[in-house]
Amino acid sequence: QEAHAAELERTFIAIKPDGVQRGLIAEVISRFERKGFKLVAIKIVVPSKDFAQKHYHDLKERPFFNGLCDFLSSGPVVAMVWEGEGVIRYGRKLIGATDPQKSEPGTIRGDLAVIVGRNIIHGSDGPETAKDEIALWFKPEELVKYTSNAEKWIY
Ligand code: FUP
Repeated sequence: QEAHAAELERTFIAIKPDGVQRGLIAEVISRFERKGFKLVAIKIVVPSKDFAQKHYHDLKERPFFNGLCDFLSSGPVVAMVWEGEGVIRYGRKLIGATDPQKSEPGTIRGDLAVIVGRNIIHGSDGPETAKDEIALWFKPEELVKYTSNAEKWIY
């Protein structure tokens, strides 16, 4: 059954070093998984500072840029690609507002984080950044294509 002929939307999601060290990997994955999105790539890596600066290049003029890049490269990060209809926008909804003081309860940051510099998770903010971030973190062959019977009910 060719339910999804067109290529599905993809987003880049990363559990930052605070989320990994606090034991929240499964918690974060489970929220995306239960929603019905599909995990198509995953790895754990300690990014170099140079790599962190590439990832956050849009923020290089901001005063917190250096500290942010030090933090991202301070320990293991779980890098993932999630796929599904509306996954970029809805992924941001699951994650919640950047500042955990402003994230709604029920969101990942709202439920699990307290301060903006340690907000557990990153998610691409639009189609262009999703494309760029997936290309930065993954080789094309690291993205897996698979189907399951659940695709008949989960969109
Ligand atoms: P988001 O897309 O929600 O991760 O937010 P931004 O791209 O605006 O910010 C990226 C990261 O910079 C945040 F996750 C945390 C950090 N940050 C700060 O440390 N201080 C700020 O005032 C804003 C962002």
